[in-house]
Amino acid sequence: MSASGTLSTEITLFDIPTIHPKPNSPNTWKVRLVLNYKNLNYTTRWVPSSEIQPTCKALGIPPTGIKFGTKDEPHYTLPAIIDYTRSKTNPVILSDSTPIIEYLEKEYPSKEENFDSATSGLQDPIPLFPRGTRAFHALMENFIANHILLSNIPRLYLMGIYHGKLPADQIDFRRRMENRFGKPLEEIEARGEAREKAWKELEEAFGKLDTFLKKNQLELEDDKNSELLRSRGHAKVEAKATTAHTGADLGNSPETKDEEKVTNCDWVMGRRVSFSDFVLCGILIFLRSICEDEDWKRITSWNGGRWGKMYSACERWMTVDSTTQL
Ligand SMILES: N[C@@H](CCC(=O)N[C@@H](CS)C(=O)NCC(=O)O)C(=O)O
Repeated sequence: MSASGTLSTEITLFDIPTIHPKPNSPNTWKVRLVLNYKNLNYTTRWVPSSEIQPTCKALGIPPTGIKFGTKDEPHYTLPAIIDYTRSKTNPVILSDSTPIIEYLEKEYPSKEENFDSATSGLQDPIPLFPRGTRAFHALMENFIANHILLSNIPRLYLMGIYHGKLPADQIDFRRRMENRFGKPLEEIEARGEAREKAWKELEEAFGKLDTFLKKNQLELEDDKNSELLRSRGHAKVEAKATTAHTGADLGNSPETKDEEKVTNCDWVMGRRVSFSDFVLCGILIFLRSICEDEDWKRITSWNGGRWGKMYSACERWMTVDSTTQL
């Protein structure tokens, strides 16, 4: 481990450049957020989307599916990682965001006992898949992908995605989308009533997720009540232990930052950050990048501002490494 607390891993992350100062692919962000959260040392290799296939083929990075409209042509996507930490000559080569994160979690495990480090930011990260939650996270990921990412965002923001791409990638993107939808790129996005309907459906999908997540409130209320009892002196010893562990006392201590107060109860698993937060946050970063400011305001006004708060809470893991390979 280095003096800054970064683990001395040697990982290359393959990501897609944009014309913006930061990348915006939801899937590559998912992995980058986890690398940052785990404090792993990595460098980025920027691969324009039109060069993903030749780059992956040359490096032995496996495809993640079959190309749209073909029977068996392999589809290469990013993110991918090459982890040289254990071996320079026989590194671990992986594609597909979730298997990559599962590998990182296995190879560089986080410590269970410091379960509130995510809100204090002071100790080692907590596990991304706490015991018994793998199926829950798989379901969450499925819901988020199908109801939020893939259902309406392309109908609302195809041009936003297009305009964020490098010029060479724009040509490739236009060709693929026109081929897929059978009309000029400019005519694919929903307009007028259809656009309003797409917005409504997106809001409903976020609303449904909010309803699920509100279930956490029951537990948080219980926690608050027991904390109240403790602070009244009913369990002084326990209270001391909890504060020492968490580095914060549920937002009531004078040294707790405002951001921590906000984030304490906003994660998918309540008080602890986990895999699904990074899935969701990757999409929020994507939306923030492709949306007009007005539309971002609209999204962050939904569900009591939950999504904007989650975005802000994840900002601490949104660093893009300055040491990049081209
Ligand atoms: N299942 C993959 C999907 C990855 C994916 O679709 N990546 C997109 C960027 S977000 C990509 O590489 N697109 C380039 C292309 O389709 O050519 C994962 O979760 O990593």
